[in-house]
Amino acid sequence: MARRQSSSPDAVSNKTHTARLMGMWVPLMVVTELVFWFVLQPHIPPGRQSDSAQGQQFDITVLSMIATPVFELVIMYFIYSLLVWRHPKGAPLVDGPPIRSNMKIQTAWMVITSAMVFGAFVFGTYELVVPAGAGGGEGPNPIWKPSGKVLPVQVIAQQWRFTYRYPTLGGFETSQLVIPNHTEIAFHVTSLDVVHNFWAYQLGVKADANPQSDNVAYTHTNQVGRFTVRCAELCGIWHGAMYNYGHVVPRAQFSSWATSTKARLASNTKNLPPFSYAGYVPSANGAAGSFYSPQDKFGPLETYGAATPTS
Ligand SMILES: [Cu+2]
Repeated sequence: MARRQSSSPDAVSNKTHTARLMGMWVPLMVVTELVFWFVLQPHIPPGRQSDSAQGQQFDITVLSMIATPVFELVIMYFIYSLLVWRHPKGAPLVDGPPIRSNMKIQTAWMVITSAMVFGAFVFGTYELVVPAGAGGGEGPNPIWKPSGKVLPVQVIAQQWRFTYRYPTLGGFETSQLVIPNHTEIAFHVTSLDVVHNFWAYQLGVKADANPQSDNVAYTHTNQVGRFTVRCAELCGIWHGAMYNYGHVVPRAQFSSWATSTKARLASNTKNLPPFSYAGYVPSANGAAGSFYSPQDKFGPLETYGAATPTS
């Protein structure tokens, strides 16, 4: 009993406890931050195929670098408490000193937590505005637009596939998504039927596809290669099968692809409805809506279409 008494917490001052904890935490924090920045960062999804993907990778890295040391300190404090402030078996129960009205602790708590929340707010806002929407759909009138030239690509979702239309290249429509490298792309995402979602994973682009609505998402391509496109909004029985692949290719290769595809699809293109950013209205096409009756699909919204539904 006497031995336990001598090793009671009172024997060690709070300063010593703090110094011990800091002595363990600070080196661990430094190692953690270095590992996150130099080792883990390049592997954090969604990768670096576009500026929005790279921005997301950077954001996840920074937020992890803020959160992980806090997590480590909490766990370290738990373990330290269990080992050092363990109640000795049989010793009388003594309450710890009250920390009420402790100005130092209260001030430190308010200042540190406020700084963390405000810092996250400033960082998050900056990261949303500067890369122009950070890869999310911004609706038909984006607040944050990239400067300079953009290549518009209309993404047309339907149960259960994606097709892509290139309005500045003659308006052809294809199931292949090919985009040039080192180019600002404006995806104009829409749907023919229910709500879908265009999720170009490695590009860090994710935008809802709503019927008769133009949801714009920007990204700047940085690396050639394949990327995955998935629907990310439950849209019916074959939702899980609604995916395909896009390709970022060198600019010259894109030009030749666009030229040959435009020529190959010319006979189809002339039957398509006129291109519109307001959404895609298949009932207005040359097939007079035989595939999509506006009555079935849109009900009162049929005023958008010019054609009469068949039967
Ligand atoms: Cu879906």
